[in-house]
Amino acid sequence: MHDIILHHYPESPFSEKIRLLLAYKSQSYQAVTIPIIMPKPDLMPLTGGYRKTPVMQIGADIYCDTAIICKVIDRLCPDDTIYPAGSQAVMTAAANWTDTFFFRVCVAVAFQPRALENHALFQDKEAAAAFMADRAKLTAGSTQLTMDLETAIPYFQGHLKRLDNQLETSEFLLGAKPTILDFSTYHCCWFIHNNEAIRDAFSPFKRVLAWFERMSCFGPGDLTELKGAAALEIARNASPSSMSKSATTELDQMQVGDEIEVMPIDYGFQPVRGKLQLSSLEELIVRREDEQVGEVAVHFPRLGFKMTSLG
Ligand SMILES: N[C@@H](CCC(=O)N[C@@H](CS)C(=O)NCC(=O)O)C(=O)O
Repeated sequence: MHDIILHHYPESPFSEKIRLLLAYKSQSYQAVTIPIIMPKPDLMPLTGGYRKTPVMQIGADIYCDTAIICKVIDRLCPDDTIYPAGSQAVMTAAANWTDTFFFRVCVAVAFQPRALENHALFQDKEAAAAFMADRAKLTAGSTQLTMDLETAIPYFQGHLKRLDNQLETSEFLLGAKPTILDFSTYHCCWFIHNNEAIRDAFSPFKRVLAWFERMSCFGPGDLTELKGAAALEIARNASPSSMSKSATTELDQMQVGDEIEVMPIDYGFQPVRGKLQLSSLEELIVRREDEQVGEVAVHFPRLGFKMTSLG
């Protein structure tokens, strides 16, 4: 038992990546359902501004972005690792491309007009307008989450065709067991497959459908609902990890204790400010003090984030 708390909402594909991984690892967890749009009053005290979904909490340690969340879960539950030795570089590159570029393709497919006709989220005009306004804020100043449907469709079909061919020789994308690449690919597919109106996009790709079914069978996992206020209380009563180092000072001239901010480089440009606790080529940790929860350590993967000195 590792006292994992997942801050998520049911419709979120990146949350589904983590829900499925926790199920695959037979790791039970608590889950706080957060709002699908801002404001997120029980999340901001933990992250200090990072607003994307999901976020994982273990006591007063807060993990932003599924790349680092998956790493931590795999470290805590090392049986059946999803990072098998020997292919780390290829796996990381392919999973990152899938979570960024291919996800962007899937967003265009998932939000095409045909997909929205009976979509629960878009039945109430006011709720739909609030959602669109929120996502406009999320992507303000970015081109990394939008793509024309006409551009996206051939990319989507091309990648599914390649996946289908690849699955001819193995049960999972890189062999007999699932790796991080399967989980990244799964949540992108889930986003579209989850909507009956556009599920036929998978019909020509029988091996992808069989793989999708194999992956789904790991779920649904063992979760217990937790109130946001209770998660804040858990953070307040815990001490964050004190692991600290600045292993990249020669690259970024920043030392442990420096005032910094960390922000995604793709979209959701809301910075998290605090003191540098750890910097390495794989991870950044911001130590911050919050009125409601006291001291927290906010962890980010290095890839996909930038750190700026506030000194
Ligand atoms: N790189 C991030 C992407 C997360 C992401 O874009 N999540 C979507 C939901 S699936 C999001 O944050 N949407 C806006 C929101 O939930 O407020 C990760 O891997 O966690």
